[in-house]
Amino acid sequence: MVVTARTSLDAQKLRADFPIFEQEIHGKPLAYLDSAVTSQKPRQVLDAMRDFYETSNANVHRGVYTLSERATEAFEGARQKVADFVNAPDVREVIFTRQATEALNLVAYAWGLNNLGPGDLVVVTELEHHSNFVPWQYMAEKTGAGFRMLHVNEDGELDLSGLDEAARDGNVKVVAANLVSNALGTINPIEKLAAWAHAQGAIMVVDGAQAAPHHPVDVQALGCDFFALSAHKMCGPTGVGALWGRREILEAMEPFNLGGHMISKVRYESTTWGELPHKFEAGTSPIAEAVGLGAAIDYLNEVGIEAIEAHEQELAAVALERLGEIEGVTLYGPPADRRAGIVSFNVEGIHPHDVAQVLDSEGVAIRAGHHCCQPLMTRLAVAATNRASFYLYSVPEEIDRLVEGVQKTRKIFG
Ligand code: C6P
Repeated sequence: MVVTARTSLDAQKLRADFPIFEQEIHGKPLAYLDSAVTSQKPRQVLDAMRDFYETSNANVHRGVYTLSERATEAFEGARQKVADFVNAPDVREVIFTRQATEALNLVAYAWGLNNLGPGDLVVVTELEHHSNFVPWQYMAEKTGAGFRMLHVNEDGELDLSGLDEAARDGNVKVVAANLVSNALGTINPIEKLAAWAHAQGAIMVVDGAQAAPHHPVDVQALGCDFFALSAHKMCGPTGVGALWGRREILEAMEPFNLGGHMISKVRYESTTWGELPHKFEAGTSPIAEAVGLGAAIDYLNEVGIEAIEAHEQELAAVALERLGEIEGVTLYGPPADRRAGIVSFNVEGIHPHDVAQVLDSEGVAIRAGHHCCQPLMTRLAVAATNRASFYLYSVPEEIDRLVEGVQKTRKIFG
């Protein structure tokens, strides 16, 4: 678990750790307001990965020579950092994956195929990213289980009154929800959902892709059974993510991918599986990437995750206020004090791609699209939104530039 409890940070100073900000875009300083899609990487992470390749590169768990032992130590050290970061009771419960998407597919396939059937129900939410929606929808179809969606209210917050109604239609076996919504920034009441899920005899699967970078995570306090994250959204590299799962459930599960490293004994007649976490880590792992994730966790701990969250919430509050003052702007999602550093909006009569393109010409990067949340876009009755998302290196001047860019867009498309 995160031990630091810093309440403020100096974003301007932290920016110096990120080489990407040394460049200009269209002759203007880069205002990167798309950290929810992927975060930028500090020198500390880039250096850790370069150092690994230059001094310790070898495969892990496969050699008795010094270099392989060094690589294994670095890789397993990173696993311990992830375990501490999410307050996992046991480091063997942390499985390295390619990203959050693979972590969620692992659960849907390896748990879902053997535990779902006709009469059972899978409950997801209207706020889900496709990565925690489509695998469950598919698995329900494949196994004959029912599929239900918990709706959001006008503020983009989950309407928990729909839970008991869902339970009337079958045996709820899985509840799958994100802790922080990537499209609206809503922070979901996972503790309540997990308690309800367990009362039904269901497992609670949490998509933590947008939570882990910005919000203190304690899987034991959340009361969930699985928690997925992606390194690239939390100052780490692409290509690695992690799944935390409750040990007894992981042990009872069949493997997800089959091949090297995940076995105990292979005979012509049959094969037995390795111990946790190796049972779920077939093939060569993303080793340097895991080391980079470990360095990213060190970096976030050093800055302080509470300070990061407070900083982003302040920026989101300012952005909501300033954008809300512009005529024709519609804001989506909950009030500033109940959301993470994500602001979704539309400008009347102007397609989000046009808004994003004008902003790009000003050096401001935001995302425009459905954010891989098409069921939510249907609920909002829009095809897409603009989305600005903040991180520890975001500064208030970038909000000024965002607001000026939106005003300029309105003039151009007048
Ligand atoms: N959201 C966004 O712009 P991967 O691709 O596996 O690292 O992350 C998938 C994912 C899962 N859950 C949530 C809540 C997410 O936000 C994402 C990624 C990006 O919002 C890309 S669509």
